[in-house]
This record gives sequence, C-alpha cells and structure tokens, in this order.
Amino acid sequence: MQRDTLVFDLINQELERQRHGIELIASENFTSLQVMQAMGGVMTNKYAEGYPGRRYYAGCEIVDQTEQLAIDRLKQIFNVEYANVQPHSGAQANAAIALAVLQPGDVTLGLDLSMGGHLTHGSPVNYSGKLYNAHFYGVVKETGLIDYEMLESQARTLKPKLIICGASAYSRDWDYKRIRAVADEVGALVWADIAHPAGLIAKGLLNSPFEYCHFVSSTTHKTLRGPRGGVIMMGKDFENPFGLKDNKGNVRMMSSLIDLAVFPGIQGGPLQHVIAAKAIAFGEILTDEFLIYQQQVQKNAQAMAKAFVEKEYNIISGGTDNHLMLIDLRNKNISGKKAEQALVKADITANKNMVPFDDKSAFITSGIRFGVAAVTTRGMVESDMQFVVNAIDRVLLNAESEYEIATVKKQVNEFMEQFKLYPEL
Ligand code: DSN
Repeated sequence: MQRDTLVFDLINQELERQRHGIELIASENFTSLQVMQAMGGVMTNKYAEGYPGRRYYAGCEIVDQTEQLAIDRLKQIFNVEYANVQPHSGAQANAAIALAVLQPGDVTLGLDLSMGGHLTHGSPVNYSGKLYNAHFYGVVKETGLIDYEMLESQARTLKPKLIICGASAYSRDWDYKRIRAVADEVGALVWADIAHPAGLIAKGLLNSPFEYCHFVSSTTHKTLRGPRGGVIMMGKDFENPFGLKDNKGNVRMMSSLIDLAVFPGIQGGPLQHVIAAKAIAFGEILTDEFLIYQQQVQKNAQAMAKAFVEKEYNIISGGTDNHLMLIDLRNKNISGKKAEQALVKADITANKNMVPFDDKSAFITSGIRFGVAAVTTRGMVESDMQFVVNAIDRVLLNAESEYEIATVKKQVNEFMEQFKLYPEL
C-alpha cells in the first residue's frame, strides 16, 4: 500500500509545532516514547469486549495480561480495591459512573462549569444536564475558593443522589472529608473527578479523595502523563446503598455495576492498544522519578503564579496548590479570546477560560488558564518560569503589534531549543 505522505507530513508538522512552542494548556502533557509506541502497536487490531478472563472474543490471552497489569498497577498507585481501565476518555468514565448510579431525572450537585467545573458534571448542553436534574454550587466571589457552605445548604435542600467534586479550572485542593460529611447527612453518594490533579494525588502531594469519595474518575493524559483515556476507581468496594439492580434484577456490588456500566453500558470493544499504553504509563508513575516530576510541577506552578502576581495579574484564589492557575484578565483590558489568539501567534499555547462571575460569554471569556505539566516534562524548572511569564506579558501588552509578537515568537523558539522533545523521532 502506498504510504500516505499527506497525513504523515501533517503528523511531522505537529511534532515540530510541539517542539518549538511553549505548551501551557493545563490538560495536556507529553507521553514517554514507549507509551506512544504502545498506542501505535498491534493491539489496536484486537477485539476484546468483556473483561480479563471473561471475553466475548477468542484470542484474548495476551491482551488479558496487559489489561490486568494496567488494573493492578493503577490499584497499587492509588492503594485502591477497584479499578476499571477501559473508559475511552474522562467523559466516558464519568458517563459510566452516572449510568451505574443514577436514574433519569435524579438530582445531582456539582461545581458549576462557569466556576471551574466540567461539562460532564451537569452542564445543560451535556447528557449529564439533559438526563439528570443537575444543580450546582460555586466559589466564593471574594476568595475564589469552593463555597462549601453553599454546597452544604444546596445538599440539605435538594437531597441529591450524587454529589460531584472536581474541576477543570480550580487551582486549590479539595476538602473531601467535609463533602462526605454532608453527603452522609443527606444520603448522597460522592464522586470525585480528579482528571486534572491525579498525578499530584498519586504521589501524595494533594489530599487523597479515596477515603471519602465512593467513586473516583480520572483521565490518564493530563498530570498522569499517560495515553489519552479514562479510568474509574473505588477505594473500597461496597454494596450499592440504593439497591440498584442489574438487568436481571440482582442487587450487585458497586464494582460489578460500574463494570457493567462501562461495558456493555456505554462502550463496546476496549482500546487494547491504549490499555497497554496505560499499563506502561502506570509503571512509570510507580517510580521515584515520577515523584520528582510531580514535585517539580508543583514548584513550577508556584513560581509561575508568583511571577504573574509580581506583574499584577489577578490569579483566581491568589495562587495555586496544583499544576494550574486561572487568571482574570479584566484589569489588563484584554479578553481571554484575544489573549489566546495573540499568544498562539508567538507559539505559546494556552486556552481562554471563563472566570467565576464572568460578564463575558464562553466564546470570549475574561480569563485564561495556564498549566505547567507539559513544560515540566520538557525539563523546565522554577527559574524558567520567569522567561515564560515575561514572554506572555509582552504578548498581552502588545497584542495588536505584529512586530512585538514576532519578536517574542523568535525568542520562544530559541528558548525551546534547549528542551528536547522526542529526539529519537
Ligand atoms: N478539556 C479538558 C480540559 O481542558 O480541562 C477537560 O475535559
């Protein structure tokens, strides 16, 4: 078959874009070469509906072993009793938890998308807001911190079946114990979506949700630095308290209900090449090297936040505990959209983001979100954050000047030469 040079040329152009730019999208990272190689390998050819040892197809003896390795390593990383590594993405993991726990019309309580939450936590444009009766809590206007009092009073009034914690644009740690206390009071289950800070939690640098949250979902490609995908975990398996039944009318342990919700509930054949890559990434996470990486992520985020504050940027909540920060640009007289567009011209990639109590639409926004997981993988340390913040500041102050932006782009490309990316490719 003739090689498709058109597509491979584009893949090479993408590699060069990643090499030359400063990647600050908080949900992105760079996998190891071995993780990528597994994703491009022969396991993509295999159908394996079902679970290890219980498949609907023949010839699964080998993929059974990679999937079991991924499960065992993930359980070891977070010291949990149950793990499902089949969700194709974080959104799929979240859909499976909802399917296992909720009936259409049930009440849920999650962080508002416009306050840093996620689409799958009840947004009206998502299945989670269309199928379920979704309600929200927010952050305190003055501090930018989760409004636990609002969460508690909403929970007491609405009596949700499921309380959702976790965020896409929140830079502080969570008080899972406090959320569980009100959940127990009102008879709700608690689900933590740790897609963003999972890598920091894995290495003990942030609070662990497992003691207090019945379900935990995550993506595997953000701070966990694995392939694009999702996982579901439970610290302890338990009999489902609402007496939910499977399709044969049997009350089952939650682990069985989650397994059934992933397959056959919302997915068909698992992506065995991605599951093999997850197993490799989870092996990497178990090393001491990964602890050093996560410590550097936290140090870099704090150094970046400090440099922004020194330049009078308004970081929501005043700083960061994790790998990201959300900046309100209103005192800089530039919208999130305009900032994103100007930065990308200088080969700095970040995403516009609504800030709490934003007066602009989700397409324009008053904010921008920065994360340091990817640049830390490239090898940047605290002292490099000053260059990065100086470059961003110069672009935002001169967003209409093609000359200034071109000058910063040249500096960025020269700066990134020292941080090698996939030298083998
Ligand atoms: N889109 C991801 C993020 O950027 O945070 C969440 O799904």
